[in-house]
Amino acid sequence: MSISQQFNPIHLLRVFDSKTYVERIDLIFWAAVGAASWVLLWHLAALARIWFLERGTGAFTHLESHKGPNYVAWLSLPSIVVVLLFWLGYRTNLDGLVAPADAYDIQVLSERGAWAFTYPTGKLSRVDLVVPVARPVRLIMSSKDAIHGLSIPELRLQQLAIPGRYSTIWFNIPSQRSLSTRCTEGCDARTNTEPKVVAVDESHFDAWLATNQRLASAAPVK
Ligand SMILES: [Cu+2]
Repeated sequence: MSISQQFNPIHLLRVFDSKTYVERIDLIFWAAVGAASWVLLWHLAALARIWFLERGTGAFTHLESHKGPNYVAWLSLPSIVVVLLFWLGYRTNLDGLVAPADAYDIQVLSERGAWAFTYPTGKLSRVDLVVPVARPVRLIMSSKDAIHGLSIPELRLQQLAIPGRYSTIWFNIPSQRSLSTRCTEGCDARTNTEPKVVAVDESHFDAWLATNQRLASAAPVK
């Protein structure tokens, strides 16, 4: 491998593509925190220098870094960082919004203080959102009363359910898990249910789907 291949910035972006949605969101978050901390530290260092070393000398008004190539570097390098962060965030956000074509669709409706999950077979769950593992699942969301927000913190996902329109999110949970949810629009457990997202393997899922209970409880998974 040549040096130019090793240090190709496009190659770095492809490494980013290979990460999961959660890893990408977290990476962007910490990169933004890191960039902001760096800027803050530089400002504090510059202020300290002016305060302790250059106070009264007039040096600040003649800073060499405010001229010529230095000036261009100070403007362009942070701009590149900001544009890169924006691009990674934009791409990741789009990937989180646009589901794969083969996604499994579940209708999600908020109605009188409860979430109702309707499956393609017609099965209705008012307790938990049971989904198959290792398969893209798309939620098609709406609300019959007020605006609610379904947040699944462990998946770094949040979407609003709005009366009179549809919104979607999608996810793919790789292993059997049970994830908690929150309403992001001010509900708590007294005013709206907080269903669990329960990911079960395909055979469990099919068996659960085949039961005809209207008030289905989730398959027993830790
Ligand atoms: Cu709510």
